[in-house]
Amino acid sequence: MKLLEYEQSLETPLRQATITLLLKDDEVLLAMKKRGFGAGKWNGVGGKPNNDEDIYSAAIRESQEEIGVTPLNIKNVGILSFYFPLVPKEKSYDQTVLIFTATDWKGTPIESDEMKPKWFKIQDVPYDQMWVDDVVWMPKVFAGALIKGSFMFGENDKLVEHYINEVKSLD
Ligand code: 6OG
Repeated sequence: MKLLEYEQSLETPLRQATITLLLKDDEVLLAMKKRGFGAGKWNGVGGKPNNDEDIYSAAIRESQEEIGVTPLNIKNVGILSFYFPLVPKEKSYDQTVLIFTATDWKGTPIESDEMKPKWFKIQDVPYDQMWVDDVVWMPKVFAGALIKGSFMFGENDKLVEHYINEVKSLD
């Protein structure tokens, strides 16, 4: 099925999740996911909101839980939807992820049982050990763009189709 067709066939909004990237000079903090969805990959920190928790609070809480850091000025810089049409719906792989950046935070990143944080130079981000979508959108975020896009995955989490747009505002 084509991406646009799949997107239009969805009847309810997707479950939301967050990714937060801490930025310092020419470096980004990524963290190795140790368990669950995306285990073995470097990613920003994040996860899903609890019950009626708003998405900003969820981004801050996930950062506290996963790396012991409280971001102080998170900014929403992207809205990305990820689709896995081959995976049964009840597994909830399909999700809309709000991307946040932060340049100020309280605390020093520490390893938790979920993630192991590490600073990378922007030019050394290990895209070959990350979700395949990351090399498409993350450089745009590093360049300061606001982005909206969708990615559709096939067998073995291969990227089969995507679109991504730089936008003036995320509203
Ligand atoms: P938990 O299920 O662990 O939250 N996430 C993705 N991140 C990237 N870079 N690419 C994807 O393409 C992703 N799909 C989900 C959002 C899952 C975490 O994984 C992120 C959350 O931070 C498929 O609570």
